[in-house]
Amino acid sequence: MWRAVETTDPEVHHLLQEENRRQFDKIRLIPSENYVSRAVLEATGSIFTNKYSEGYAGKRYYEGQQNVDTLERLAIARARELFGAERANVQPYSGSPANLAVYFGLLELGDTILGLSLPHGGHLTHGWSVSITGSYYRSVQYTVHPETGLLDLDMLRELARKERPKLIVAGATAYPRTIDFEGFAAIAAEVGAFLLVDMAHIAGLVAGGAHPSPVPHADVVSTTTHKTLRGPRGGMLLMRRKVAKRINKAVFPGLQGGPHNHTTAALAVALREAATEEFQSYAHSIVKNAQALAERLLEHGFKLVTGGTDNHLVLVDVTPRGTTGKPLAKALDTAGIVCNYNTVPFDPRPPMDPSGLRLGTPAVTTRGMGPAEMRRIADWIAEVTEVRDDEAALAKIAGQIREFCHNFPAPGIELGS
Ligand code: DSN
Repeated sequence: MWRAVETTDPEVHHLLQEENRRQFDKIRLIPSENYVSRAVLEATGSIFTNKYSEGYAGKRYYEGQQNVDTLERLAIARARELFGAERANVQPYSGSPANLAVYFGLLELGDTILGLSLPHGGHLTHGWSVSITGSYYRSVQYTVHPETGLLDLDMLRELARKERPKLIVAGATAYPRTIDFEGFAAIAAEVGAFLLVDMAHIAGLVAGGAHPSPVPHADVVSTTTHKTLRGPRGGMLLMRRKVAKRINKAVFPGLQGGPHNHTTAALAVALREAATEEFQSYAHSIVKNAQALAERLLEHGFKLVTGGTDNHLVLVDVTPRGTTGKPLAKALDTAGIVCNYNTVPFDPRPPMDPSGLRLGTPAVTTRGMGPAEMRRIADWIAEVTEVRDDEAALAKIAGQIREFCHNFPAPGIELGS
């Protein structure tokens, strides 16, 4: 693979090979990562990267759009069809620019926004203080319930009535339960706010029918395209007709220049894949796997935020096992299990070494692993927790995991290359 890169740039070629090996040999549990298909990879690495296309189909500032216009219209049509959206914009470079375009299109600077606090599972762009969304807007943050770890719509309604936000953001990066989008919409309607749902983490579950869709309830839905949706790295907006013009204008020319047409090509391919029965079964398997992983972790004495999961991720409080997030995540990586350390709600520990680990099943499910493999993985996590300071023991587990991974092909990765 990558013969031209090998000739032109041996250093980058070496890194490609190493990354190929890493992604094949390890159990990848970061819930926002996946393995895209060979078709998505090919479209991402295609000649559409050579073309500039500022504007929208039929209204560009450069000539030569015969194929790009057709491509972008195709991706939009597939996105609208798959998610039942009135309008779609496939140009955002990723999730953060997509969210920013919504703010820029619908709000004035200083307007009040209401989003889930980052340490409670929200995202930087939901109004966290260090983000532009937390400094250029008046950001009020809601939290999960202190006792249950669940989103609490009564608490949210009270806060919304008091703060009168112009926009409410629903959606999360570390929330293991189903989100009641209809309930969010009722609160937004009551206080006269726009509702933005950021479904980046669960877009593939929504596409595959494994999580209720926010599209009927929200004014606008933002998403990345590379998590459970299993497309290229990019962003997308699904909009109601009444807000689409303002938001399209905010994406271009408000925030971005030319769209990444190679990404649009790969997104079109991914959307076609996501419309299949096979993808529906994939989406449901992600959830079954997360639940199997959660159950076995509970048996090993780990504490789970909300006690389990309804979606693709499990948020584990590892402190009852006598450790903290960062050293355990590092030991797991050494042993061949890749995850990220994460705050848990109301975490007394700092973000650089919080109490939790965030684990997810999208990538391992793509490799064809099932509930039995999830239980085996949970057993390894427990074992690593015990031997986390013992390099030889971690190396031994890494060998077992390498062998285990060889039974599960990874799309886009050729063994031995
Ligand atoms: N970085 C993403 C995640 O891991 O959840 C969110 O943008």
